[in-house]
Amino acid sequence: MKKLLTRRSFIVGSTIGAGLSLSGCDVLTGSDSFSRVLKLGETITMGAQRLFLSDKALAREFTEADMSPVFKSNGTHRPDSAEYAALAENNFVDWRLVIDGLVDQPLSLSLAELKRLPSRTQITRHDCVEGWSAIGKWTGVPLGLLLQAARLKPNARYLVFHCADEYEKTLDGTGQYYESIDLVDAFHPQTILAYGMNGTDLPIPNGAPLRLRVERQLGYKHAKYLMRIEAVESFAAFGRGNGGFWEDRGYEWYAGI
Ligand SMILES: Nc1nc2c(c(=O)[nH]1)N[C@H]1C(S)=C(S)[C@@H](COP(=O)(O)O)O[C@H]1N2
Ligand SMILES: [Mo]
Repeated sequence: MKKLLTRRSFIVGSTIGAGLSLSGCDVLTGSDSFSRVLKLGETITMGAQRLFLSDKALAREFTEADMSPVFKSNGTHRPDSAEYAALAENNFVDWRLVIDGLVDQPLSLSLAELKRLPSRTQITRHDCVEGWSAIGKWTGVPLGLLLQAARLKPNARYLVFHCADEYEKTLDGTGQYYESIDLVDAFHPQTILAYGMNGTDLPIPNGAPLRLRVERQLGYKHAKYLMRIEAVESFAAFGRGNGGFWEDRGYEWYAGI
């Protein structure tokens, strides 16, 4: 077992260890998804976060004064499925984020539950390959926290983000927007699932009710309209196999800024 340790299992194992050692042994025994995550959230410590913090690896953060007066919407502005329309109509009360795939504890979380978990707010610059940038303020749940609660299986290597929208269906009929990141980015301290933007609820044009912020990568990685996060060993079976909607159309999978 020891000789199979990878950087990923080191990160995951160390974090869970840090949480457990400070809080006793019943951290993961809640009766539903939310109480499990909440209990784990309470155990997040500076020590656990320090483990991941390295100045060099952080994307630059800005001040309120730097925020763009307008943050445009790009790609899909509103998913056009009947399912999404019904969810939006009811203020996303019936929406759930599902986290499943290669996890020991699949989760299903409402927006209200996500909002009660520990959050992070960050003012960052979004860079789109189409040649525009904007600085916005994002508030959301650190993705790493949810992954700790879901408990990744040892063979999990990537996360696939399933979105509600189909963006420009192409001739073969595929247009479902999806994205993927590896576990180093997944556990990065600035990688959050944002439900808030510029001090209000995330607007529909910018991805309501929840979008990914993965600040060291380009705009198209920041999947909007999240429905489901699936832990996988390989993303070859999704879309055309390149790890994302735009990757399937020629863009890089690792879109570092
Ligand atoms: N689900 C979904 N996510 C998406 C897109 C999209 O069309 N659908 N467009 C991407 C691109 S190319 C960019 S630049 C950003 C735009 O985010 P914004 O609408 O908040 O400006 O979202 C990204 N995430
Ligand atoms: Mo973009």
